[in-house]
Amino acid sequence: MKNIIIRTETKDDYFNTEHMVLRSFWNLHGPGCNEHYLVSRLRQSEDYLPELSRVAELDGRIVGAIFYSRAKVVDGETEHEILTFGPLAVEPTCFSMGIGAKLLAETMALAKDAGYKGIVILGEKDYYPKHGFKTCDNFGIQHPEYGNTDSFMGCPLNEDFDKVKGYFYEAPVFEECEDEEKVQAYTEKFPYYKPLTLSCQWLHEERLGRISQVQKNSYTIRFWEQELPAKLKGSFYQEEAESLPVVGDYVTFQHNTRGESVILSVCERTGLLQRPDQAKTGVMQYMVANVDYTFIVTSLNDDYSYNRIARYASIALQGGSVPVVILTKCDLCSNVGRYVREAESISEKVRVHAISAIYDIGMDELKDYFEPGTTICLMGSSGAGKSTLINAITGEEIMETSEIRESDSKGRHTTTHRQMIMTAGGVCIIDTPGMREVGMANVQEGIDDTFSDIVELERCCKFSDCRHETEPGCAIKAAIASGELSRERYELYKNLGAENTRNYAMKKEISKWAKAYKKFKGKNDLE
Ligand SMILES: Nc1nc2c(ncn2[C@@H]2O[C@H](COP(=O)(O)OP(=O)(O)OP(=O)(O)O)[C@@H](O)[C@H]2O)c(=O)[nH]1
Ligand SMILES: [Mg+2]
Repeated sequence: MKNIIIRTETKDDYFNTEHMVLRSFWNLHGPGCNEHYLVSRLRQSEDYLPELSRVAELDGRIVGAIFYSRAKVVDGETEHEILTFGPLAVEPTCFSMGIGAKLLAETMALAKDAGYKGIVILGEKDYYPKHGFKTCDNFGIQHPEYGNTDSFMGCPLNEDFDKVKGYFYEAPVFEECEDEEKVQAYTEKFPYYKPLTLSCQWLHEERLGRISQVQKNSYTIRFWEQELPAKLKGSFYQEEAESLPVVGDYVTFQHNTRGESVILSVCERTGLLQRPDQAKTGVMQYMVANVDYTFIVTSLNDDYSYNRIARYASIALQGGSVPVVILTKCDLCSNVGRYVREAESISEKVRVHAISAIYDIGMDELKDYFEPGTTICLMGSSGAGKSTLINAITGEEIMETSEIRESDSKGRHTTTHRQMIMTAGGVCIIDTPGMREVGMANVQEGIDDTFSDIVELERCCKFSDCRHETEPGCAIKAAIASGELSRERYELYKNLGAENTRNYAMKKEISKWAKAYKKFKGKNDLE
């Protein structure tokens, strides 16, 4: 066992202890947490018992803490003074080292020696029974608000606890700390961590992390500063491909400090970037989840394509993200303004920036996207300069880059898998391998969103089923004639829509076969 020191807290520890407490409870039971604020208030409360409270230190760092305070059990006119503790916190990257157990053992012995009757807590139902706690219905103690749940537990310290019966009340400071505004203001003094509202929140023994890499069947979970190897829980193999974790997904998992952790569930996504696979089989490729900005990276050489940018924009919008076109290598182009204007004309939903990562041109414009807690995904052809851009932003050679071929300006597929990087400023950047083609399937809404002005014009046609051919009162034809809408852009909208319908029909057909096969296989396996 590592050399863990249990000791009393000093003033110099306050910030570090609270920071550790914040990390320990962050996003566990809802967005963010208030336990760090509670600790700061508790220390000033007359009910706080510093003589029983302790911190744990490992290699000079605070890695655990337990805070005791007076509580009471009220039975009519009779008030029994007892103890409670909370929070009991352990630094999340030091779980499974026995720190919590050590803190509990030492402080419970102190409390017993000091003559306290017993301890009542609200805590993890699977953890405290290992340390002598039983549910409070065993003692005739009730919680005035929550009744007798499995997480409401007590532990006698001497025989006087037998006489303690009635309703349990913790010190008033606990309720004062529910004030969200005060908690938020106090939280600003700590490093930024993103508060998350997730479908699979209210965690017990399981942990919350984010998928940072997927390679075949092996996954990597980003858990605080650590990258943990992980595999899927068996039942995932019965699920649709769309439900499997992808880079950017928040997942709950069982932490294994010695080998692969096990991914238990994928939390609800805010969006998913997807496209049909390149072999045109109609099978979808689910790429990245929970992206705020999709950087559509295109270099200002032969790579530039109006058509392709519209495709990426449709995928980005369909996937719940904001499309941002990054025209790279502007140092090699003498006509940057023309390309910027043309890219801007694709859709009012896209933002466009021309940059040179190598010569630090236009990089300032990108700063607004790099807010803490933001997720940015870079997509584009091989050699467009995605990885170079990431290196320039982070100021480190994190990603491998390589020269494009001189003969055709094409890249060499240097980045081979999707990978999430966390910057020191709390921004998640996802690098992806270059794509040869960007097909359209299952993205009609994204296409309509990209070309929302055309969709709007179509609504203005005299006939609701107007095919924009020979019908009178056609708003599309009028807009093309007046120059308001370019024919090229309208054709692009129509073509992308037709391609999407074709591919989507194929996808539906395939998923029908897949389901039928699963059913058939299931039956055969049973027989
Ligand atoms: N002149 C110039 N070259 C650049 C710029 N950005 C990237 N490059 C060069 O373009 C080449 C390809 O860059 P990468 O960053 O590897 O491209 P990528 O998009 O990550 O490519 P894949 O990983 O293959 O998808 C490298 O030789 C870079 O040095 C730029 O702003 N100006
Ligand atoms: Mg790359």
